[in-house]
Amino acid sequence: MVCINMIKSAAAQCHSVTAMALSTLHLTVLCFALLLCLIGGAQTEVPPSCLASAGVPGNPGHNGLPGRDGRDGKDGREGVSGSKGDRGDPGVPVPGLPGKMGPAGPKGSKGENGVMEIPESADVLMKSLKTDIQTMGSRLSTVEKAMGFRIIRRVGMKYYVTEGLQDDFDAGLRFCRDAGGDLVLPKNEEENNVLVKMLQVLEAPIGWIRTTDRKTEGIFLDTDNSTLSFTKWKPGEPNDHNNNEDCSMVYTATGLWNDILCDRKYHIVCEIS
Ligand code: FUC
Ligand code: CA
Ligand code: CA
Repeated sequence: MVCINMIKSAAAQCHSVTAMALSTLHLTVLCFALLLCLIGGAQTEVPPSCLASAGVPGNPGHNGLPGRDGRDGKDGREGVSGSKGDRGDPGVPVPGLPGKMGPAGPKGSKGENGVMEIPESADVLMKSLKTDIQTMGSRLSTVEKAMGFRIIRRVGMKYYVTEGLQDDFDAGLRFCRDAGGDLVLPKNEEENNVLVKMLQVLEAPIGWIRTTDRKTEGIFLDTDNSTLSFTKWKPGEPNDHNNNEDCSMVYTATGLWNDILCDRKYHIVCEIS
């Protein structure tokens, strides 16, 4: 403590030295005291004016640890805008939702007729169905009439039927009409053949066919007076044998036709259509 006070005193003295001249004795005493303090190991501060030219400066000490972060400062002014960025990659296209239905377009021109007729309305469809039902009803009626007979053969759209009965020409006409049909009259070879086969089944040598010349001698017509579209007369027939043959029959053996007496009794085959 004594040294410190002495040095402080010396320092004060040194400051004043610059302003005035000191005596040699004064300096000697002062520096002697300083030397004693250094030798004694006491902490001391050398007056700067006294050590200005004394020794080389030591290495600087290590930096101390950084202090704690201070509090946030005030917001600064808005900075200068940066440069424009690079152009981005092209996006991947994604289909959007379908839009609302647009208005109806103009009416198109009429198309060509199709192969099959398509009913345009319920009314047309109903008429078509009615026609179909009527056709089916008619067919059912025909089949039901035919089913009443012993022997039934279908030929085209007709049914040839027979009960195997024998009678004169007019009785044969009545019998068939009463059954809902008519006495048979083949209109083609196929029908003529079917008739012959049915007579064979009946073991009948002859069967009546529906044509007469009662209206005009020599002119054989259907019973409704219509002309014949198919005939199969035996050569030389019709000959009106004995000027008395106005009805007609078919020979089972040959399928050929002959005019004959109307009161003969032959097998009766009917047609239903
Ligand atoms: C032929 C036929 C007649 C009769 C007579 C017996 O003259 O033309 O129709 O069958 O034979
Ligand atoms: Ca005749
Ligand atoms: Ca004859």
